[in-house]
Amino acid sequence: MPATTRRAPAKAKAAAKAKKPAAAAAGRGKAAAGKPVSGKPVANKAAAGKPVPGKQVANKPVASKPVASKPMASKPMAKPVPGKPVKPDACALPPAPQGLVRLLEDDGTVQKGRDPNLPVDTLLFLYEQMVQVREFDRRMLMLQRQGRIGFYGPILGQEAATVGSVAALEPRDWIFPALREGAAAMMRGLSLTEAINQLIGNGADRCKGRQMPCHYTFKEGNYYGMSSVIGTQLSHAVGAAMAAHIRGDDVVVLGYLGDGATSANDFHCGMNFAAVYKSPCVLFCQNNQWAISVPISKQSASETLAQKGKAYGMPYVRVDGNDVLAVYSVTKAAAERARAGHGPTFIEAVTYRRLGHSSSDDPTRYRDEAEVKAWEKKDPVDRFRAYLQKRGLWNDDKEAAFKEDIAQRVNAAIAAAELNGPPADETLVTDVYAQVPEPLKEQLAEVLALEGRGVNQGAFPL
Ligand SMILES: Cc1ncc(C[n+]2csc(CCOP(=O)(O)OP(=O)(O)O)c2C)c(N)n1
Ligand SMILES: [Mg+2]
Repeated sequence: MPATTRRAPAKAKAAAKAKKPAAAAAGRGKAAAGKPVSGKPVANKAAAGKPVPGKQVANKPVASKPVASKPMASKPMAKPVPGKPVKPDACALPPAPQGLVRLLEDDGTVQKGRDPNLPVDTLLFLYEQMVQVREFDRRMLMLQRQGRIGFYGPILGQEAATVGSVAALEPRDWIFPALREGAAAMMRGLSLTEAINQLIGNGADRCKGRQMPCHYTFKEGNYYGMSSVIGTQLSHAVGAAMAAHIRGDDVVVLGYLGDGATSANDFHCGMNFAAVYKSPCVLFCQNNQWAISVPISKQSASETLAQKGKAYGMPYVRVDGNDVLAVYSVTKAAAERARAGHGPTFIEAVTYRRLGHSSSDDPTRYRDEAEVKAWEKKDPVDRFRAYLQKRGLWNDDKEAAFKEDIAQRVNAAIAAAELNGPPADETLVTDVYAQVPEPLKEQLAEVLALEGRGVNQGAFPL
């Protein structure tokens, strides 16, 4: 957690609270003024058929109206005593697991009486971030195909789920990403150049080229480094939120996972700890229908992923992950709930991974292209742009100028990142050992000698 908030006296804390990082100023602070929409799902008639035991039922998104939010009782969270669970609060679990919270129709029409009326700068910030990550993705895949980066994991189709949920947090809140939330780091201020440095693994990369591409770290933006090991970040997220609470930090943690991660041990461990200890966190599952080549129908026999929250005793919400307003609203409500001391919420965002799992994958080998085409029609960026246009906040001229601007930003970032050379050989052992072992010192000296740099230039400790 940021040192500024650690055990600070009340006055200093209030001052720190008022001070927001510049990177966050573009909408998130003001977004708090927007009317949050309850994450309470309603019954989904179309999905109400009882599942036949042993028969897999596909999780199909079905439109249904969200229920208006109830004011949340704000009571201080009980101090958790290790080993002693905190008493459950009065927050009732939502009754029906199948409902899908949705505010925007596919054509961008907002459901009657359901516009959360977010401030204009928040709406434009959401759109800008969605378009920017889409362009970034497109260009990074091209760089990978040209051999300029080694690997890339695209998020095409999932922009609303990531951008909408991150934007619903306060800047002091922490993010524990899964595989496809790199945009979250950029929303918190990681520059495009820094992101590309990481993808290249060059000398300016914070990870010094030791991590796989897309594994950004950004501590200043309260963004935890992503782990490839599926699900492990959940127990970390839940534990970090508990630690923040014990220290008295006013911090909520947003922990992400994919549908595939719901089969991982850490998911169950994290969910259980979160609910029992009322960890102030939001666990956000991007159900993009696929875990590499495994479809959701083979991943889980549950009718929905959202309902898994019920088993652990925490509120759960199923939201249309391609509807940025709905994602923002349910995440905002869940974060406020956690902040008020009522514990975690489990969110399932129903979305779709339109490209391969990564640049190494060929999805045409295992899935029907008709499915991809059907999801293209539910595009989250097009849907939100149509909403903005209907509200008179956007038009074709703005779109053209904006796209040009973003393309230039990405171009400039690529050019700047490619100027950086590779990490120095010394970084093979930097930060790894307090005392570098003799055999490694010898090996490094050999490498440096090969470069003609002499055996003594790599001074230890590095
Ligand atoms: C513990 C573990 N098991 C298996 C893998 C291999 N693996 C990498 S990504 C992935 C699928 C993840 O699917 P999901 O959680 O749905 O996330 P998505 O890729 O769809 O965003 C798997 C199985 C891994 N990285 N870690
Ligand atoms: Mg998945």
